[in-house]
Amino acid sequence: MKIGIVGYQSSGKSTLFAWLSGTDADPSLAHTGQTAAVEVLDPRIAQLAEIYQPKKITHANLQLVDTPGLEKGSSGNAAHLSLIREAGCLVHVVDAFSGDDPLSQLNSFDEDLLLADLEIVSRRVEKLTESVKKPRPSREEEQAELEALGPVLARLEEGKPLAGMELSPLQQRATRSFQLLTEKPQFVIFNLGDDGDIASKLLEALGKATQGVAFSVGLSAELAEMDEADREEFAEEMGGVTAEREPLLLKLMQASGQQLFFTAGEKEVRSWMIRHGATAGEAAGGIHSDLERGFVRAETMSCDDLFRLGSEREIKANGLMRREVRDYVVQEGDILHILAST
Ligand SMILES: Nc1nc2c(ncn2[C@@H]2O[C@H](COP(=O)(O)OP(=O)(O)OP(=O)(O)O)[C@@H](O)[C@H]2O)c(=O)[nH]1
Ligand SMILES: [Mg+2]
Repeated sequence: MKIGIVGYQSSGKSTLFAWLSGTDADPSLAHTGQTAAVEVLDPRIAQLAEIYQPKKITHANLQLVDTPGLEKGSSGNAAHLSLIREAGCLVHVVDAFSGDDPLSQLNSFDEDLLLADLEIVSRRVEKLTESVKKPRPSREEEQAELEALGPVLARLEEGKPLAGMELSPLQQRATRSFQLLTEKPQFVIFNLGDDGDIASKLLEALGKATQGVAFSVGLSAELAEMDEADREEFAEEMGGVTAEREPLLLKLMQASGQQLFFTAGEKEVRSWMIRHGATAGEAAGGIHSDLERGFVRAETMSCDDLFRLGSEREIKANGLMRREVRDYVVQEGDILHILAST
C-alpha cells in the first residue's frame, strides 16, 4: 500500500520524504511524485534474531510517495489530486512553522479533499439521473447504483468525510473506481518551527478521530545527520520538538491500517506487512503465491509468548504453538510458519 505525503505547498513534505526514505527528493519529479520503499525497523526483529541467530534479517517495507503540494486558495489541481488518489493512506503535513494558522490550513485542506470527492460523486449522480430516464437494458443496474450513491452524496454535501461511513457492498462497488480522498485513513503531521509549546493545543484540536503528531520535520532531519555526541545535546537544546524516525514509521504503518507479522528460522528472520483483518491464507500469499495455493496450515505463536519463554521448544511444551487454518485472522506480532503442499 502506498502512503501519500500530502499537503499544501512548502509545508515540508519533501523534507519529510527525504528524511524518512534517506533519499533526496528529486526536483525533476516534483510534478509526478516520487516513491521510495522504506524499511520499517521493528525492535522485535532484534529480539527474534537473538533467539534464532539467522543468516539473514529482512525488514518489511512501507511505500512512501512524495506528492506535489496543493495550492492554497485554489480548489485543487486535478493532476495532483489524481496522484494522491492512488495512495491508500494520506499523511498530511501541515505548516505550523511559518505563522500561518495551522488549524485553518488543516480544515481548508480537508475541505479541498471533500470538494474534490463531492464533484466526482455528484457528476456521476447527475449522469445516472439522466441515464435512467431512458429505457435501456442497463437501466436497472444504473438505478441501483444511483440509489447506492444517494447517501454517499448526501454525506459529502453535509461536509462529512466518508472515512467514518459504513459502506454497503453495493456502495463500495459504486465508489471504488473513484478512489475517493475522504475515504482514506489520514494521519496528520504538524510541522513545527523551533517552538514546541503549541504542540499540545494542535493535537487536542485534532480530536480523537484523527491520529497525528507535532514536531519539527526540518530539525528532525538535521538531527539525523549529526553524530551521536552532538545529537543528544542538540535534541535537548531544541526542547523536544524533534521526532525519531523508527517510531514514526511504525505509527504511519498503523495509521494506514497495516500491521506486522513475522517469519523466523535459522535461515532468515523477517517482518512482513499485511492489512488488519487479513487471514493466514492472505499472509501466505504475501510471502509467495505457491504458499497460498497449497496452504495446509499455519503454525502460529505470538512474539510476546516467545520472548517470555525464550525458545520455540518452551512454546511447544506449554502448548502455545497453535495450528491455524487458512481463515485464521492474523494478529499483530504473530510469528507464522506456513505449511503448504506443493
Ligand atoms: N522552519 C522550518 N522550515 C521548514 C521545515 N520543513 C520545511 N521547511 C522549509 O519549507 C520549505 C519547503 O520545504 P519542502 O520540504 O520542500 O516543502 P514541500 O511541502 O515539499 O513543498 P512543495 O513540494 O513545493 O509543495 C523549505 O524552504 C524548507 O526549508 C521545518 O520543519 N521548519
Ligand atoms: Mg515537495
